[in-house]
Amino acid sequence: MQKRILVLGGDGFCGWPTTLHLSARGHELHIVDNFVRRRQDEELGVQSLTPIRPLSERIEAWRDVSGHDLGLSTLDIARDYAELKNLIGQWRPDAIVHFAEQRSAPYSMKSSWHKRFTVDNNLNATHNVLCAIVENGLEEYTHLVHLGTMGVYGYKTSRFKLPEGYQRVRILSHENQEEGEETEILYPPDPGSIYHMTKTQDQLFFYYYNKNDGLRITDLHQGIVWGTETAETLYDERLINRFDYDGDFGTVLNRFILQAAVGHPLTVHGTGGQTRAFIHIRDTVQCIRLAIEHPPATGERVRVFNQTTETHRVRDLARLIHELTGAEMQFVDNPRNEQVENELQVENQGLQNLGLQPITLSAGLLAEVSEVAGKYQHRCQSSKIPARSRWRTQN
Ligand code: NAD
Ligand code: USQ
Repeated sequence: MQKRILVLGGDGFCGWPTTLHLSARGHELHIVDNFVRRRQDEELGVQSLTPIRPLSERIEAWRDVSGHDLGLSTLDIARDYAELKNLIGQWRPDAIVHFAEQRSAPYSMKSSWHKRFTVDNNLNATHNVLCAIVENGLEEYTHLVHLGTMGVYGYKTSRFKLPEGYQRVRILSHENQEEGEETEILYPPDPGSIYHMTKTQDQLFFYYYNKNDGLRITDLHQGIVWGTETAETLYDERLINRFDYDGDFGTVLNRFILQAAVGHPLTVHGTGGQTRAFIHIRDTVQCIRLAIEHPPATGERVRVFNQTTETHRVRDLARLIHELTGAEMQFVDNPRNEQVENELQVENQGLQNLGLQPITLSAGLLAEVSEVAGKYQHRCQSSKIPARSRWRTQN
């Protein structure tokens, strides 16, 4: 069934290919973005490795190749509440996909300004969306799909798999420790950066609006996204997706692939013993479509899926790229405050039960991303590769 879908943050790395994927499936799409991400590139003096086009040109190109129109509203969802409320009220979306947050942990730790910006932007953005759905009386109509992060759980070794959002616990009586009652709570949050902290706060907003107003919400706890292109962005070069490689916005695997392409040593933080959850951008777009096409029932609690397909240790990824390309591995001082080594096991059956057939890391997929990195390597500014944002003044 065709749905009307509002994509908040539809000009970004995940939002743009998701918009195209949903549009290609026949859904009606409307993008909201304030282009803060493009302004952050200017602030940092860096550009996407790939030559992304202005959004108006991207939309035109999509119309040319697919025949589908995409709507657009330029507004700041953290500040322009009245416009957001009116848009949601007039457009009455079946689903809203919310990508529109400051998503870089290093950017969020650069200075007190960046910490405060990340908190203001992300918390107000999420809360404004929730308020606007309620003020329009669409609590039981509009399904909110939010992009959260695996980082809400904290990256500590556990003997157990991380559950999908909720943990069964036994609350012991203060008077008698022999007595207790079983219940399910949100898995104890343990953010590792100001950015990740905003995502743990988002969870409480969702819990509250679901409990108080009956909002239907899916929170997708996504791992680190790698790759660049999806089936739809490959239709035309004007549709090309963003590729971040700089020390603030570049994520680890794409950074390693770019570093190998330009002959820069692979920047492994610390011992590289950090184990993280990953997903390819092509699976990201599938997961979001599956979540939208299978909404939670009215009255259901916030639905949480771990949107991740595999886990890898950072130094193993570096070694793999080294073996494939010959790039040198460099162990650099870790600018972050994070556990040196951790194991990670993740429950991720939810999206697979809805039909996701995960694509996992393979030489073929790595080669494809390497081709993109190789093709546009002349656009790389090597001086922007080192990660300079430090979690503490003295690490
Ligand atoms: P991105 O920065 O490329 O895209 C975010 C988009 O939202 C940008 O186009 C930006 O201009 C817009 N935006 C931000 N604040 C806004 C506001 N107040 N009003 C309107 N527009 C606003 O980020 P991304 O990589 O596409 O990530 C999207 C979402 O997915 C984020 O919430 C992020 O936390 C989550 N996520 C990303 C990854 C990843 O590896 N990229 C992994 C897990 C989760
Ligand atoms: N790392 C390196 N070398 C590098 C860059 C990173 O060793 O050159 C290490 C980091 O120290 C960290 C790990 O790689 O241990 C992952 O770092 P990252 O920058 O790839 O990912 P992260 O900061 O966790 O954030 C990214 C996205 C964020 C999303 C998150 C998912 O930017 O939006 O929420 O991945 S998760 O990690 O699961 O929380």
